[in-house]
Amino acid sequence: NNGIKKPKGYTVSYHANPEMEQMHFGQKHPMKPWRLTLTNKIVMAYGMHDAMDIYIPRAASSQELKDFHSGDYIDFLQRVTPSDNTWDPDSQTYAYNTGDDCPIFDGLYNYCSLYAGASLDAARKLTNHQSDIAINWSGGLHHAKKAEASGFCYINDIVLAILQLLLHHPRVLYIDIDVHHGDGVEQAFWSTDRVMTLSFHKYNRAEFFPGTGALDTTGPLNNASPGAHHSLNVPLHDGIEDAQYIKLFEDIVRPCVRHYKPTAIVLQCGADSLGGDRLGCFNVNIKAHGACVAFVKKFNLPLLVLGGGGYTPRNVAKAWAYETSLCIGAEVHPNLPAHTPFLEHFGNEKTLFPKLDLTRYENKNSRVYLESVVMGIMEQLRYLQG
Ligand code: V1S
Ligand code: CA
Ligand code: ZN
Repeated sequence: NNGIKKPKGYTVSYHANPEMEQMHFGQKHPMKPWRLTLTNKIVMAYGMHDAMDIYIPRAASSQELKDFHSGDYIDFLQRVTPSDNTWDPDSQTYAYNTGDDCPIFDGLYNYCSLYAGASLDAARKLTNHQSDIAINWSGGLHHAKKAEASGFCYINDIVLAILQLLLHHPRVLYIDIDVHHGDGVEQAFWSTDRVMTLSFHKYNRAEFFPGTGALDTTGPLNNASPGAHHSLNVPLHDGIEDAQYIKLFEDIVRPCVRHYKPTAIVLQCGADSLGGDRLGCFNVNIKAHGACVAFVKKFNLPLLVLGGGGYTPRNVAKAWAYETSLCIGAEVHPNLPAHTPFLEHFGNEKTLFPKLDLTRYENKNSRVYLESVVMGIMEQLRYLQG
């Protein structure tokens, strides 16, 4: 095992609790916590753990979860079991929006408090200056609301982590490259100018989950609200490709940092924006997804790196392992180490950069369309002072 040296001049921490990886949403459910095992195995096989501070995070307390979520919702998550009947005949729904997307499985509360604890620990490493970059691939669950589960997300660990950062930082920039709109984070910080949320996502109001995140959704319409112009959305069509995605990301993130001047950045790295994802519809390769992480790192601001979606586990694991290497600034060999556990799971593609299936979605993003999106964002940034 040839380890990798610690990066010079900065510290990266890696927050992973193996207890989470055993959880099951159900046979047909696309969310597979096992993708985290695969990620950690690749990270360790390369010896990247020698270059980072590794922490097995503790579970968040119910009190910590209630810093964002309502008490009754947390109490519900804490006591509910798979055999409980949570159907409400009056509203014709399951309690707190649990159900097919957000099933109640064995160990649910433990799972929630572990991924939230990991994001909180990671954020605290940043605020007490023990880390410059903190990574939690089990977090990034951006759809959860104050009193409601949504889109495979129960606890919004991102909101909790940002609340932690806000105790020490005047302005936090949240960037979300999951193929879905980061609606829960946007909603939580809708009325404040201390967080700018920026989500890149597939947008098709009627057809694609969660249906929000249009270009003109930019915060409260009342210009007197501090939150006005601080929610930014980059709605995309099917099939966006590497060069387009990287250019778009850089052309938007660069001016956001220049105008907003964040003192910390949170980057949600949902890997369902990769080509060939079971739920996603973009044609982005692992190197291009990673280029977004590398670009954000270059601002040299305290950086919290989180996971999110990602439903083709072999690709998710490679992307997040590669992005870990970018965080520590290590060049890793493109071939997976021969001793990587579960190597057989990767079939013929024993490389970090497999040929993804880019045949399913034709690219519907024209140059003119993407230019109009960048212009729309620039228009919002002009409202910020300074
Ligand atoms: N797209 C999609 C999709 N697929 C499923 C699903 C499929 C099989 C199952 F057994 C259970 C669920 N649900 C959805 C989406 C939710 C996507 C969530 C993405 C989460 C994230 O990556 O952004 C962050 C972790 N749900 C829907 O489209 C809603 C329905 C409208 C259709 C599916 N049924 C199950 C619920 C209602
Ligand atoms: Ca997104
Ligand atoms: Zn997603």
